[in-house]
Amino acid sequence: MTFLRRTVIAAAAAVALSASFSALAQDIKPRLIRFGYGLNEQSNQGRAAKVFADEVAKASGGKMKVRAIGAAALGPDTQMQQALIGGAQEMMVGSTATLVGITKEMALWDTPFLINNTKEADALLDGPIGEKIKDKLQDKGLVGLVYWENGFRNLTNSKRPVTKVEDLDGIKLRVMQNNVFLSSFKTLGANAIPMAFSELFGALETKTVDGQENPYNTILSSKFYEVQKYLTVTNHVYSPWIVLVSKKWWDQLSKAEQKVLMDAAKTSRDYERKDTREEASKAMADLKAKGMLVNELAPAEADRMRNKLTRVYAEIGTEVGMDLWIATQNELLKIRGK
Ligand code: TF8
Repeated sequence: MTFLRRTVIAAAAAVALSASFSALAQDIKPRLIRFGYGLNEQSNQGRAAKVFADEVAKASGGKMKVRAIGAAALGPDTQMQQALIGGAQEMMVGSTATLVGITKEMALWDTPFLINNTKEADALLDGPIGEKIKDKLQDKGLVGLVYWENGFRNLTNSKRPVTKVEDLDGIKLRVMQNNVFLSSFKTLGANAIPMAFSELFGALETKTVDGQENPYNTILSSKFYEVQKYLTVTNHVYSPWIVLVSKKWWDQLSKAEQKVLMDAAKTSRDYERKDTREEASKAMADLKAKGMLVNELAPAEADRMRNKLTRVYAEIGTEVGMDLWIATQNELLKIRGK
C-alpha cells in the first residue's frame, strides 16, 4: 500500500470514528445526578450505588456524574420520592413499601410469604408482573428502572426470643410507613408503630420501640445488633428495593443518556443481588458473633402466622386489584413449575 493510500484510509477511518463519537457526544451532555439512598455507604445499598455511579461515568465518558448520597442525607424515602416527582432530585433507590401511597399496586410486594426464594423473586420481579407494577409509576411522575434486592425480612427485638406468634404480644415494633405492614403486625399482636428508617436506630436505642424487622444485611450494616438482643429468622416477606428516576428530569434526557442510565442500572442490579446474597449467607454467623441470640421460627409457627393473616391477604387483593392478584398467583405457579 502506498503512503498516500494508507493516509487516506486512516483519515477516512478517523472521520468515521469522530463522527460517531460526536453523535454520541452531542447526545450525552454533562449531567449531575443526585442519587439518594437510606442506608450507609458500607451497606449493600451503598456498595451497589457506587457500582451504578462508576458504570454511568464509564459509559458516558465521564460526562454524566452520579453523586451517590447515603444515610438518608437527602431525607427518608418518602421525602426523596416527592423531590423526584417535583424534579428537585434526579434519582434514588429505596423500598417499594414506602411507595404504596403513590402507587397502590406496589403493595403486592408486601404480601407476607408470597415469595419463597431468590429464584422466584428474580423471575417475578424481572418478569411481566414486576414490569407492569413498575410502569404504573409513570403516571405519578416517577420512572422505575430496576429492582434491587433488599431481601427476606427477619425480626429482632430487645425483649425476648420470639418462638411463636403470641410472643409478639405487646412488643412495640417499628414497621415501615406502609398499611400492609402495619396491618400485618397488628394482626399478629404486636404494637406496630410506623416510622421512617432514618429514625430507627435512635428509637431502638432509647427503647421508644422494642423491635424492628429487616433483612440480615441491614441488621448488620446498620449495627442493630448493638441495640437488639434477639433475632428470629422468620423470612416473613421478601422486600425489593427499586431504582427510581424523576420523570420530569428523565423526559429531558436524550435516548443515549437514558440508555446509559438503564444499562448501568441493570449492571448494578446484577452486582447488588449477588453481593447481597453473599453477605446474607454469612450474616447469621456474623450476628451471632456480635452477641445476638438467634432462633429459627418453626415451620408450624410460620403456618400459624400465615393463617392469622388471611384477612390481610384479602386486603392486599382489594388494594392491588383482583386481576393483578390472580395474575401473580398464576405467574408464581408458572415459575415454580419450571
Ligand atoms: C426499612 C427498609 C429500608 C429501606 C432503605 C432505607 O426498613 O427495609 O431498608 O427503606 O432504602 O425501612
